[in-house]
Amino acid sequence: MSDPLGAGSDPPSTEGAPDEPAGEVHHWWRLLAIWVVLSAVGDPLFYFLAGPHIPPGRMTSTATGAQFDFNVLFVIALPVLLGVWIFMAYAVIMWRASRGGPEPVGGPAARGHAGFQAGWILTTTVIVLFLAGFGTYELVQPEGAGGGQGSNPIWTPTSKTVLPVQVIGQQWKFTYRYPSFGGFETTELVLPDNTSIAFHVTSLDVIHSFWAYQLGVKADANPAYDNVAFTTTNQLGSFTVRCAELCGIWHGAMYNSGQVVTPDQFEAWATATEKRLAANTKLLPPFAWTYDPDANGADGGYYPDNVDPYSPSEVYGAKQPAS
Ligand SMILES: [Cu+2]
Repeated sequence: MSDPLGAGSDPPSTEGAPDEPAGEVHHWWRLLAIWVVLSAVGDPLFYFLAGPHIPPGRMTSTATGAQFDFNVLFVIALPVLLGVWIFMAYAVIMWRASRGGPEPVGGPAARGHAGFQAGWILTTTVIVLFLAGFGTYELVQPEGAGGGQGSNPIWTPTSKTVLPVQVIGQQWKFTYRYPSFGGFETTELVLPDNTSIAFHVTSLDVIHSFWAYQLGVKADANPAYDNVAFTTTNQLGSFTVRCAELCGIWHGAMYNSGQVVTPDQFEAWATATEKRLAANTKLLPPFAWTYDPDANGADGGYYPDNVDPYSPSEVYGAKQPAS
């Protein structure tokens, strides 16, 4: 009560302070032990408990690959994070200055300490080089660069049956054409399970990006360009599709959802849809890998003759082929 600062009532003992070399070693080994134990507990806890739930999930081979890559990076990053946090917490607790106590004395300088410097450079170099190697390997293997993307993929699926699905980006929606089923076009994206899919992504107007989040598939949609992205479905369920490239005023509304169903359900859906849309399919331009929006409406384009596709007066379907 008479001592509002709380100082002076219990003078800190001075006998523990000047035990220099033994004390340093003691702290170092204790820090190391805490770090090893927490890392050895934290890494498996994360990898086996949280790992399987990390986005984008395991719906496809590419999603599983993305999840694995993230988990490996996290397992490497966690001990680094723990090292920083443990050292900070340890320093705050062990080396804080108590009110009224002696001025804290700094330890030996890290500068010029050969062992510390060599250890620091070696550890960071090994981590960075490993990450560069791992990242490069994962990009190229096992499914080609980024899952076999590009107009001329360096990798193609080993599966004999690959279902081609064309994704057509346009302001402001995605439509899908199924060339193996008469080339019908629909806004529904339905895929069979346990099947290799070749997405052929293109655009009718400006640049878009086909991003099927839970499938782990993201491919740019450029006009006059057939961008291929492979994946293999592994799980039933629904997934969301978003446009991931700013493409105009309703870009934010350019999303829908898709379904992975059993191969039997897919077959039934595709054949029924092919039949149901047969009349519409006849009015569409014949299936092609890209479409020219400026082409003649009767033989390939979606836009009517002699009308600027961006003109406010355009009328869809003004010219239709005679049936
Ligand atoms: Cu878009």
